Amino acid sequence: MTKQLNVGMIGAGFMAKAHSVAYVSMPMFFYPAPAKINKKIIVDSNELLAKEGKEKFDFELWSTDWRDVVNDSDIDIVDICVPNNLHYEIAMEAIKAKKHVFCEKPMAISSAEAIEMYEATKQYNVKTMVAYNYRKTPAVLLAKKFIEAGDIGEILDFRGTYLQDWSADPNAPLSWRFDKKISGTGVLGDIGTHVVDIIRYLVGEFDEVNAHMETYIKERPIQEFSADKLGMHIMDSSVEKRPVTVDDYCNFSIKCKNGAFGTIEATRNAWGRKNYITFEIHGTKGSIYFDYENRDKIQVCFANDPADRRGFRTIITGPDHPYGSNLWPIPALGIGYTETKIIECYEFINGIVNDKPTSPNFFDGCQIELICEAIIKSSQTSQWEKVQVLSQ
Ligand code: SOE
Repeated sequence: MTKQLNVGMIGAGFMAKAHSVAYVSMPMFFYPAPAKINKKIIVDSNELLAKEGKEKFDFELWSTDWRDVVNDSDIDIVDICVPNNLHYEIAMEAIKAKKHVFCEKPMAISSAEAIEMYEATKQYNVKTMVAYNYRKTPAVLLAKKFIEAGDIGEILDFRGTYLQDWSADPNAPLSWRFDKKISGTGVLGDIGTHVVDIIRYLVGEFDEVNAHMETYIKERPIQEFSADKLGMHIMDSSVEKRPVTVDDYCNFSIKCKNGAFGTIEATRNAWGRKNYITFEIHGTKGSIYFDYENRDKIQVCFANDPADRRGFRTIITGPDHPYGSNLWPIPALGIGYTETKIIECYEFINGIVNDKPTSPNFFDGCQIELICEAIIKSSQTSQWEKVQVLSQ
């Protein structure tokens, strides 16, 4: 009989929806699944959201107190989908109660918190996953395969972007994402870290960074409810405005330990860009280009193609590519956000059941926090700053 794991979901918003869909769908895509997931209990400090989350995402129970869940002996997995400042406390208590932890990104609001979280996972021997899901896109996994096979040679340089426009409107409300006490950083932690994760995964560990950060929109209208109102516009000019205490633009140059260098740029204020995660990587034998808004595809150029046909070619991912045979039977039916979440969920559950390494785990999440710390420091000193690299 298929093993069953009970999940306690902390938070009942956008990410709880994404994770719940993945728990239900994963066994259909990865058959036979390493385990089925029983959506046992959902928690939100707001009773209305907790009750609604139970119905909407089909959980057995609801609660307003996460402590009940992390200490419940029935629970195998604690899934953290709440704002960033709450990750540390919940994860630490869950790890000490020997629960496996699936945590939304960024993992914490400081590297000090993240290091403690990572150390605790070693002490209590639990599996973790940090939800940097975009690296699970089959086209990104294919890029990894090409790089590992040496198909583009030694990596020389790269550029990455994550551009959105949901906060470009100065009347988009002041959600928790603009409050340093809750979010830690702004665009850097919220979306810049996704590209940091992809570049670390594909190119290698960061050595030094040189960064610039800006806050273009210095105040925003307050909102009644702490939940995300991404992309909303507050028309009423009488609504009080309060300061934005985080960055809304950042760019940074990176030197990697293997000698490759490049840049990353992130903003949520780039009109017209919706979820524009891109990277272009140049090596001694070729190049790779990816754009998440066209995420079924990857473009590659191989230097040893005959000169008269050398250039970028487009590969549409499908059953012949990583996880392709688990997804859809022919290419171009459409890979989406959900598929990346399903793959992420599979790797996490497989890691738990078959004692396999998971990635990105709390080590990776912690290393990303250390990179963010160096980025913030560099934006203040206007100098290159070394990234502290942890040993595993
Ligand atoms: C908002 O910028 C956001 O929801 C991020 O927090 C997610 O990580 C990203 O995947 C989509 O946009």
